[in-house]
This record gives sequence, C-alpha cells and structure tokens, in this order.
Amino acid sequence: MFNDKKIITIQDISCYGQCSSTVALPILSCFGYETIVLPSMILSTHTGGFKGFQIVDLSDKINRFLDHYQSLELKFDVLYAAYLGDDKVVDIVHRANDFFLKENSLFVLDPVMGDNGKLYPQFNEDYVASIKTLVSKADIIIPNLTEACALTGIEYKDKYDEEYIKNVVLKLKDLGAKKIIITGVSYKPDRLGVVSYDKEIKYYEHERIEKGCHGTGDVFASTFLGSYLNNSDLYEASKIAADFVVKCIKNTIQDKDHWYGVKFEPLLKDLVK
Ligand code: PXL
Repeated sequence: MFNDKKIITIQDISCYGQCSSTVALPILSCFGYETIVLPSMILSTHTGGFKGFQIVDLSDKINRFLDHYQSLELKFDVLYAAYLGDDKVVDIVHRANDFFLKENSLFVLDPVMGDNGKLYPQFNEDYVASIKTLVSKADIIIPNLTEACALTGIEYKDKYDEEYIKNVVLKLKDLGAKKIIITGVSYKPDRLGVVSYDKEIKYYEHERIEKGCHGTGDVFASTFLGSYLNNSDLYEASKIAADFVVKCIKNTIQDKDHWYGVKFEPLLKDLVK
C-alpha cells in the first residue's frame, strides 16, 4: 500500500526542547508513516543553550535492541539517521544499514554536528571522520552548509557564489554521496534557500527570517523525508520542507520565551493535508 512504509529513525530524544526524535515522530506520523524511534541517547534537554543538561548514553542497550530485532527478522523501508552524538552510535547506524534494510530501502542521513560555521562544542574532527563513513552508504544526505563544509574540508564562508556551492556538492559526491540536499544556502542577504542535487544542481530560494530558531534542521529533514516518500522528487520535497520551516519560524518568533525550539505542532494539520 502507498503509505505502508516503516521508518526506523536513529537520533536522540531530547526530552525538553523540540528537536530530533520528538520532532521526527509527529511529523512523519502526519505523513502517515509508521516510525520506529531508536534513541541514540536521552538528554534532559538539547545542548543548544541549556546549562546542566543530563545525558543517558544508550549505545550498549541499543545494540541489544538490534539483537532483538535481528532475532525477529525485522526489516525497514527507511533508515533515517540524524543526531547520533557518539562514535559508538555511528557503528550502530552501520549495523542498522547492513542488517535491517531491504533491497529497495532508503537510507537518509542528516549529519547533525554543527551550524553557523562551527561544530557543536561536543564534537571534534574525529567525530566528523566517523560521520563521514556513513556518507557513501546513504542514499540521501541532508547537511546544512556548516556540516557540508566540515565533511568536505572546505572552508566555511558567510558570503559565496554558486561556484563555491557547486564545489561543495562535487566534493560531497567525491565522498560517495548520491543525492544531496544542502540547507541554509544564501546568495542574497534577505534570501535563504536549499540546494538539491540529483542529476543536476537545483536551488529553491525563499525569504530569510532574520531570527533563526533551534530545531529547524530537524523539522526540515523530517518534513523533507515525509514529502520525498510521497513524491520521490528531491526538489519538490525540499521546497515543501523549506516552506514549512518558514511557517514554523513565523509561528514562533513573536514568543520571546520560546527560544529553544519551533512551535511546529499547531501547523501539523497543514502537513496532513
Ligand atoms: O537539533 C539538533 C540537535 C539534536 N539533538 C541534540 C542537540 C541538537 C543541537 O544542538 O543538542 C541533543
């Protein structure tokens, strides 16, 4: 049946903060997909602005979960990996890719590790090298420009032209990437957009809302995946996801207390349509 797809997603649960699994699950459910959440770790909050967050490492336990799934001979149509947080979880994603997918399954990787030109403080070059091992295995990668630069070793710039972005895409291809989405690409001060590469490079441009919000990358990736599974069109799916993110930011920015995530929930009904 059309919507009868099982997605296994490996990323953290940040209990408070509207990101990763707590964004992916509701969004993918709206698209009608059964989503199995395998938490790479559990955090009291995400790490983007809260002090004193608590982390529960689940990597050993998750391997036991996968042992169980292997004994049940479970297979999934989609593997969606995002914030992993630890090299050990990268190995778990390799294992999931090797043992739990079918011939035509899709592996989508959002290599979450940084933003605004910097890696998140908890990550270093070794982690980047570890994430790089997943790039050639994935069918689609969804880095933001910071992550694309970290993966390729290209210097991150605030101002650049289409040639610069083309070079980033080519270098990602050299790493073995097949289909590529790069978010947060801007050629004009008041515009922002998404680059998609399948056979050719396309660019979807939209308005830039000055105030960025935490968690928009996760909202984008989940919406993109839901749309892509519906229409198999990389550019169309990136457009739907980018437009949804803009709506979510607009729905959030007037609320000064809501700095930690986007208020996407009231807009989910739009995705169901
Ligand atoms: O939104 C990306 C993300 C996911 N999970 C955790 C994070 C972040 C970004 O900071 O800290 C735990």
